[in-house]
Amino acid sequence: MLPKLITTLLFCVYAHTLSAQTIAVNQVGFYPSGPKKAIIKDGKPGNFYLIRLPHNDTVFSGKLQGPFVNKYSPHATYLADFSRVNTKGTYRLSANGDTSYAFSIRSSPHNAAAMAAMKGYYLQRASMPLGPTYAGKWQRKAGHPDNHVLIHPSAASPSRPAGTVISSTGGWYDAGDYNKYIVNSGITMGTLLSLYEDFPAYCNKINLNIPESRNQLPDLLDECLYNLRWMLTMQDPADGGVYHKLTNASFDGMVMPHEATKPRYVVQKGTAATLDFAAVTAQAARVYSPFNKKLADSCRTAAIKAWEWAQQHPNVLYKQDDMNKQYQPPVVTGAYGDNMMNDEVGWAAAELYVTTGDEQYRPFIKLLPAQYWPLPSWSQVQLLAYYTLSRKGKLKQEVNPGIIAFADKLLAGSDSTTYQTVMGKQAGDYVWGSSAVAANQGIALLQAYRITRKPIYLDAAISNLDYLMGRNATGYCFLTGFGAKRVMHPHHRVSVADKITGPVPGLLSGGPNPGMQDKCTTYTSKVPDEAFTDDDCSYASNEIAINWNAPLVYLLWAVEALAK
Ligand code: 9MR
Ligand code: 9MR
Repeated sequence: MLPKLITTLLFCVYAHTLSAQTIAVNQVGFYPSGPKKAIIKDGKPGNFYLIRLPHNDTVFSGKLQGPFVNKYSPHATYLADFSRVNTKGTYRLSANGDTSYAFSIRSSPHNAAAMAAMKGYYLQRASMPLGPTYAGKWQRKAGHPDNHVLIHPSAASPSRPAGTVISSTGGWYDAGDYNKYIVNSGITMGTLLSLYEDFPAYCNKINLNIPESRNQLPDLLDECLYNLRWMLTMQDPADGGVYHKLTNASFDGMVMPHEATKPRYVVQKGTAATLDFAAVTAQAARVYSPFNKKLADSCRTAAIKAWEWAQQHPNVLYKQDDMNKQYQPPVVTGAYGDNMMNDEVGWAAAELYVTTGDEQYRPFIKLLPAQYWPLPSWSQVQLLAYYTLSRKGKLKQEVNPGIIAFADKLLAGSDSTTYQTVMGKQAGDYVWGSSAVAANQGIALLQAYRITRKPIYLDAAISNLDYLMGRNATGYCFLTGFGAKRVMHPHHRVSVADKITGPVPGLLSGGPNPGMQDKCTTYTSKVPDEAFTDDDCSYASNEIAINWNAPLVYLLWAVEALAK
């Protein structure tokens, strides 16, 4: 009786001081048998207590470990490790006089987040109304029919002179803006189709409650098909080249999609867009083939035509400023300009090689020494090629050791970072879209886990998932609609304009970015891992984007699938 009374009294004191300002923890949940950590910011040595709700029993206590320091932040941290606790329930953690938000230990803790993050793509669909059955309170009218798109002078060709009208409907809006960019669709689709290839049994069972949910195709592939069909319209049928983007001349105001009615253009064909398109359509040809032979054949043909165009035009770079000196109207939306085509060549070649088995693509697949492997991003797709080769058992002797070496490099030193995550070993992780750095590191670790089955890689991937769900220097859960400390004001036109309380759910905020290119005045810190503001002015730290959601979807679905 007495201990209970004491812990209850103690908790009243904790509850009184509940501010959750210093304790960072995954606010979405923990697996009963998985790692469980919380971080105390600016802490001091002492004990921590795990308090079980609703009766406030102290069920576990331990000694804080630390301090942990890093080079780029003045804030030292302490670690509370309660991995040994595996009893399901809802808890708070208390240490150094502060108490955390409530969190739970349960089966499938990330299931709802996993579903929402993929459903986020449905909520980004252009050219169709989103009905209440699927979108709930985020139902909205159709925007951007894109059935009257102009060939920009930069994209003029003999069969399609400037001003020619083409139809290029559908697809996902890129981000907080309403434009559609092939390069960024490239890595996004590659990541989602790879998720399908890595976990087909899990993916086949998922119901996303989208309009196509009742058809034969798995919902993940239905959602991807919505963007794939748009991508296919971006190829010039005359020569196989692919337009870099479909865009307004300048960004829309913060209005709803149906209110954004400026003229739309497709601009200059380019090598990066064409190769990314070739990679995606080649991969789609294999993924969709068991379900829809005709679609698969069209994708395969499109991929080969795109590859051939890129062979003839190996270095047509998208340089927006140069383009604007030559053509009217000037186009000032996202550039996604990339000066290095090697990785796009390698990715397209690998997908074509695996899909067709044709040896002509093999010489274009270059295997970099492992120390030069770069983390995937919209402008760097080399590893997507290696993941595909490894998954399909091609060049396995070369690629698998590289994947393991890359993962080991990510692991090295991650146990001494301030948030005990792989993310954040260096300030350089905090770029525009840093959340995708964390998620893409997670995928790399899961690839090593696929090959070796060593739990250390899975646990490290979960450390970055914990980062995204709240165990980070801002304390935010970066997925809209989730977490106790949640992102409420992303730079996302629909969320700003829809007059609905709460942003569109299932979208991943870009995350800390000390570049602060948006010059918003509400940042409260310049420290790399804290340079974030939950303000809709902040497109540099708090926009959302399809290429950031995709690796999060991968991470969430993979970790859920592996826990089953
Ligand atoms: O809304 C735009 C966002 O999607 C882009 O990521 C960002 C950077 O290109 O630009 C945003 O648009 C801003 C523009 O660059 C400058 N004027 C204000 C616009 C809206 O905040
Ligand atoms: O994610 C892109 C980031 O790497 C660039 O530094 C930044 C500025 O060019 O652009 C980001 O992409 C934006 C795109 O240009 C327009 N749509 C919104 C994207 C996310 O902010």
